[in-house]
Amino acid sequence: AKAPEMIKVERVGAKKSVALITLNRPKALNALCKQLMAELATSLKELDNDNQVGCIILTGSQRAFAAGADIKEMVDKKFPEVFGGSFLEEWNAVSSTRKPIIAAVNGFALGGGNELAMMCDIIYAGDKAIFGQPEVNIGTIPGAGGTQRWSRFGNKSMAMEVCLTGNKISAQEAKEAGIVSKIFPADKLVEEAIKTGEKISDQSPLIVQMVKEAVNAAYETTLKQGLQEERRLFHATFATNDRKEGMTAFAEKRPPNWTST
Ligand code: CO8
Repeated sequence: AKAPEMIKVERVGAKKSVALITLNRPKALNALCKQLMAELATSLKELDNDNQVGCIILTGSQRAFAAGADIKEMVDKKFPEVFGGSFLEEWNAVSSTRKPIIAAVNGFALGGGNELAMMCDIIYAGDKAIFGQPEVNIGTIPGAGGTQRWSRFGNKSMAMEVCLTGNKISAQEAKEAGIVSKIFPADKLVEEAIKTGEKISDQSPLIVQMVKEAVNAAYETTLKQGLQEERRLFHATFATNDRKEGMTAFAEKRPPNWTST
């Protein structure tokens, strides 16, 4: 396969168990054009199937995580093409990744850039990060989850405000709105994300996948269905060796040795 041009993929952490994907289209502030999203989709699929990798981190530059979908690429598109075509197809790869993804956001996370961050499982922000859904300013609306994920993950009042006005908000405001879990100094952000990624990678990959699926159920189904799914997955842990090993190791006061079986 052709090497990616608009993203950089590295293995990081003491055990090289974390994949770090850096969006790397600096001249366009990481605007998410078709090629970039296709490269991201391909690499996420590869990493999802790589047993050495337990967690994925997605980051941009200090100036921009991503300034949105590529406006110049969209300007001449017409309805039949975007409705009938495969426009946005590559984006599905992000939310269908089974392994946890941490978005480490420095600089602008706007429009599709913020939507991309919200498709990830954890959002850490640098202290100068800026979030927003400015689509209304260019005569369109968010199309990759901005109105939906923001409202469910954060709160409706702030979702309405950012989507209706196009106003940008700070890392602190995004944290208060429930979109971001932690804020770090911009130059420490990626290393902090790697530390969390290593901690996740040290868990049983099998169980980690069940955790992700269970938490996502809270945002994708009713409470009744979510509780049912959680209970079934909890029961399913008893079909794994890692559940037995984890509890045995606790009782024997030793660290567990996961086999992902
Ligand atoms: N698309 C294409 N090019 C972009 C984008 C973008 N979203 N954002 C920035 N650029 C380019 C600029 O055109 C400029 O290029 P050039 O040097 O060739 O003129 C370069 O990046 C640097 O940008 P600026 O000179 O504007 O830098 P500033 O520091 O002055 O401003 C901003 C930075 C505030 C981020 C400003 O660039 C901006 O407002 N960008 C657009 C933000 C925006 O509206 N994003 C939403 C896009 S729509 C969207 O995401 C819909 C998503 C729908 C689902 C996904 C569909 C695929």
